[in-house]
Amino acid sequence: MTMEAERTLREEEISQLGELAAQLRVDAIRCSTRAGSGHPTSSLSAADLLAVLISRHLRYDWADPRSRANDHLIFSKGHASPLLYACFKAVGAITDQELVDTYRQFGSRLQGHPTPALPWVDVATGSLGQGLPAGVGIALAGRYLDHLPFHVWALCGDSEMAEGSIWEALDKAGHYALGNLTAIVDVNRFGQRGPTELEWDLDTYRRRVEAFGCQAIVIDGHDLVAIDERWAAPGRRPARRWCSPGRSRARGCPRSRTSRAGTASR
Ligand SMILES: Cc1ncc(C[n+]2csc(CCOP(=O)(O)OP(=O)(O)O)c2C)c(N)n1
Repeated sequence: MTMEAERTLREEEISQLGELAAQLRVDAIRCSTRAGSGHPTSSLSAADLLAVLISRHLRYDWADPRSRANDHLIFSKGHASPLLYACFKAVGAITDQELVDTYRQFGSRLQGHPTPALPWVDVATGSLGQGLPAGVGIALAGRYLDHLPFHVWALCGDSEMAEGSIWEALDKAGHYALGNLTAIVDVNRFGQRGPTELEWDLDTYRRRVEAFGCQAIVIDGHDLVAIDERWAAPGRRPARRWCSPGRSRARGCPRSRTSRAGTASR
């Protein structure tokens, strides 16, 4: 079997990925509904992207979070913690009971925004614009100091792209040719108070990302096959720096932003 054929998803695998994405959505809603607060819709829009990422691309030994070979997964849009924790449940790192019963409770390690109290979290995020810059630092260390083969994956929100620190980070990623870093921009068209500046103008996102010296890959954020193929692409040719805006809606929740749950720790 050729490398190309191994990478092509079979019908059964596509179906499993779809089921996983649905489960991630369900779990994100379950835990935030139980807590009575959180950002479920911010989680829904990126569920397909994360289903493909944790199943097919993230190289991570969940039993050994301190392994230096592990990839790094950073939720720069840390308010989407229900999705991150749903992923932790999906890979068996936490139980369903911990997810649903302790999310956003005092003393719990599953806080409204991820913190390194969790062994699978590198940096605390939640203040928008912080996670991707931290990811650039980790990628720089991996490439130039420690010479380790890990990849850094950072999930950003589209409204988060209004933070100048995101563009400083992309500038450094481009300058230092960080092919070991992927910034995933979840372009769901909404920020906290309404539509984002660029809404679904993906071409402008693409041109801006390229202007900062990075490679832009525009994907339908709900097309499981396309996500998988486009993320696999750098492995088939010499990796360059790249950034991946994925257009997405908050699936499973038609009035996504107006149906957001509470706002306790924004
Ligand atoms: C620096 C900073 N400013 C404001 C907030 C409050 N806040 C929390 S979520 C949010 C909207 C984020 O929108 P986006 O990045 O598009 O992510 P989405 O929830 O749409 O996926 C804002 C402004 C914050 N967390 N950090």
